[in-house]
Amino acid sequence: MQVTNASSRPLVGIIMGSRSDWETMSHAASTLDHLNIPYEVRVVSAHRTPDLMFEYAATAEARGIEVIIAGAGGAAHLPGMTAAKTVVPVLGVPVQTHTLHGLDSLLSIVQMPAGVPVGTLAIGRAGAVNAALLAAAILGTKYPEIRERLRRFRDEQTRAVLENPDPRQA
Ligand code: RP5
Repeated sequence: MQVTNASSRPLVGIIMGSRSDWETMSHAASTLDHLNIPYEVRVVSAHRTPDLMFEYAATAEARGIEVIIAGAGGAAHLPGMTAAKTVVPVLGVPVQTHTLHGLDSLLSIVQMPAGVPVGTLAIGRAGAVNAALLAAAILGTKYPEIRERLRRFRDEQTRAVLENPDPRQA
């Protein structure tokens, strides 16, 4: 099976609890753009739009979504509740909060009881970027061209470090 460009049918669903999460979750989107992986983006709140969350999770697989990246902050129920309604892998991104700096989000997302897993990433931008890279690795088991793009990304990253060893130089 071939995935040709970002305008194809979405393979990844990026969802988040609030528009305020976009600043963080945009890093997942830009990483998927870089890897030319088609995705969709939606605000789906576990608290404010619970019926929409259920519908999104329950229909994701039938719509062709193969990985869900869910970002949320505070009492971050979205990744776990989404995972409860689908067997599509869910990657959770804890959004950094002002009050507890994202530790609240991290613990809410990571501490799933046995039986319904959420692959939990780091707090904030690093987690959003890595969620996209992990989604690419998951998709890469089925789509060889995605695996090759991911390999190229990693090679470029390595080369960039090795070619710029002096941190004082731009
Ligand atoms: C969570 O509440 C969202 O994921 C967001 O991180 C947090 C705050 O939401 P807003 O009050 O900014 O909409 O549900």
